[in-house]
Amino acid sequence: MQGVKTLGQFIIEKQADFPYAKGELSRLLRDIGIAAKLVNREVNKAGLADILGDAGSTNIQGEGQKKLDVYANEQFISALQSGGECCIVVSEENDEYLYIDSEISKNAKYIVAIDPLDGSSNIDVNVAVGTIFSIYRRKSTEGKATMDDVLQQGTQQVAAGYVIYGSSTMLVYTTGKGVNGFTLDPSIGEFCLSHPDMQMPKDGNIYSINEGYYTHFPDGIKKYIKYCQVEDKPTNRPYTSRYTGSMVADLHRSLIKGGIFIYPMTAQAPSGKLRLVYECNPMAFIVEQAGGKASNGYSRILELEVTDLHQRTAIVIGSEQMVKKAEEMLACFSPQITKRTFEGLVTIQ
Ligand code: P6P
Repeated sequence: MQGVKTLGQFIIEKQADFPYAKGELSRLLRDIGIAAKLVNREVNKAGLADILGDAGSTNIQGEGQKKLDVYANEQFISALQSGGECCIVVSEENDEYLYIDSEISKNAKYIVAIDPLDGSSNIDVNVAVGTIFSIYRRKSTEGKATMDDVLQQGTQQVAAGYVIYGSSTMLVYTTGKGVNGFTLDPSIGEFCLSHPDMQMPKDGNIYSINEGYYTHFPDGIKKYIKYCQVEDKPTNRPYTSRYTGSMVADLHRSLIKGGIFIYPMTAQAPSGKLRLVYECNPMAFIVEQAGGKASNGYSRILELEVTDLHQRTAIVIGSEQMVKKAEEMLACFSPQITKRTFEGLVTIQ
C-alpha cells in the first residue's frame, strides 16, 4: 500500500507529540478505532438486519433507544474495558458513569466521554450519523477515580474526535497538535490518512440551524439568521442553509467547507439541547484546533464550568468570522440573557 498511512501507523508516529508518551493514549485511540469499525459494519447494513426500530428502552434523555444506539454503546464500552487504558466511561446512553474495575485497567489513567451514536434518529432515513468522543487524564493519582476526575473543564481534554458514518466513514481527531482525518478503506478494514492537518476556513457562507424553532430563538439569533438571508454581494450573502439533524455531519461539512452551526437556547430548551461533556466540548476542541471558534454565544465552550455529566449548553460553532458575527448580534440584541421564568432563559456564565 504505497503512500497509505493507517490510523495505527499515524498514532505511533505522533506518539512523541504528547507528554505521556508511554503508548497509553495511542492504545486508547486504537481501541476507539476498532470499536468504530465494528459500529460502522452494523450502521452500514442497518436497513437489512433487524436492528432498526426502538429497542424499547429509553436513555437518560428520555429518548427511545434504537437498537443501534444500544449496540454502539456496547461496542465502545467493551473496547474500552478490554483495552485497559480507560478507568471511567461517560456515555449519553448511561445515566451514571461506568467505573471500569478490572485487573487490566487497575492502572488506567484515562476518562472517556462518548456519544456512541449521535443523530441516531436519522438512521432509518439513511442520513449520516456519528460517534463523538472526548478523552481526559484523571486528576487523582491514586485510589479509585471519582466524579471529580470526570467533571473537568473542556480545556483539560487530552484528545477528542468523531466518527462520521456517511457516504464514507471517517475518523477525525486531535490530541492538541492539529486535526487529522482518516477514511475507512473497507477493502483492508483500515482507517487511512486522507485529510492531514485539517484547517477550518476562517469564513464561510453556509449556516446550519433548525429554523423550525425560529419563534423561540433569542432576538440576537433571529437577527443573525436574517443577516444570513439578506442579499449583499460583497459579503457573499445570502448564505446557503444546510441542516441535517446530525451535529457530526453538520460540523464535518463546516470543517471542510466553512460554515456555522448553531443550537441556541430556546424557551423549550432554556440551557440549549446539546450536551457539554460528550458533544460540545469534544467538537469545540476539534474546531478550535482547526482554527475555528466555539462558544455558547457569550463564553468559550471549553471554559464552561462542568457540573453534571449530562448538562446541556447552547452552542455557536464554526468558522471564526461567522461565529464572531453571531456573537456580535447576541451581544447587541440579547445581551447577557438572564433567568426569566416565563421565557425559561438562563444566565450565561
Ligand atoms: P433537533 C441529534 O439528536 C442531536 O443531538 C444532534 O446531533 C443534532 O444536531 C440535534 O440533536 C438535532 O436537534 O432539535 O434540530 O432535531
